[in-house]
Amino acid sequence: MIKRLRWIFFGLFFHIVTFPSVCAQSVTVPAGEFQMGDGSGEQDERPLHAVRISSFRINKFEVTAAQYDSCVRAGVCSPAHYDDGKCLIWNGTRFQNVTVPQAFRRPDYPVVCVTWHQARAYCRWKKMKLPSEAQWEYAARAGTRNVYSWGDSGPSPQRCVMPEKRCPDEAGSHAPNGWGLFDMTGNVWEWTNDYYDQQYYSFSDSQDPPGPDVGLYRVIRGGGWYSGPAQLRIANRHWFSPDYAEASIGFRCVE
Ligand SMILES: [Ca+2]
Ligand SMILES: [Ca+2]
Repeated sequence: MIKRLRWIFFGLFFHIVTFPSVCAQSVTVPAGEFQMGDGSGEQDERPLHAVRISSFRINKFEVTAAQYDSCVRAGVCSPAHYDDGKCLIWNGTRFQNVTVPQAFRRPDYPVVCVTWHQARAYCRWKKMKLPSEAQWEYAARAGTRNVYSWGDSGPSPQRCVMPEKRCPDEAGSHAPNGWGLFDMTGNVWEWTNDYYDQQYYSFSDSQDPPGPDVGLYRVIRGGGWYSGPAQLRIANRHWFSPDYAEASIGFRCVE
């Protein structure tokens, strides 16, 4: 009996260690104030400004292909654009519309080739939302002023995915930041809820800024597997149409 229990405990421990997805999926981020942006960064990252954020919960990992697929099978989400020629892939020189290789679709890899609308639909299905830009940046910084979620030193294959690999890594394969969040910098870019406005930081609310009221594009953050050091910076902002799909853009959800 004791021997059997021991094996059950060992099996459970092994399962938890081997499959972090069975552990808590989200962490609670404490309320606080931080300096958002980069005073010496690109024009849309200025001015550096103080922002207060209420406590919220955020996914530890980028949403995986398996998680997204469960939403598709539930009849709520539409399939990721792996096969319909809509998804763009960086081939090292330029973006191409091709059928997405199987290497991008493995169950524990971040789902990619999803539009902003698809990302939002998934989060809603989980009774969650996409993070605001401010929530995303606050969570990525984890109380620091670091350039990247791991510190100030430049990217390396151990810290994030480098372009030579030509595809993402399994979600959560690099060290987490100080708040236990994986792959905030790199692996795949992450859709945020906010419309993009280059000037937003000069007039945004100082408490839980929700993003501009209107816009044509939605913001992505964090850089992806093909990104260079400048793109990977926490303060970096980039944007696409909410109907755009790319093999290096995924997302995570907050509540
Ligand atoms: Ca990421
Ligand atoms: Ca930028």
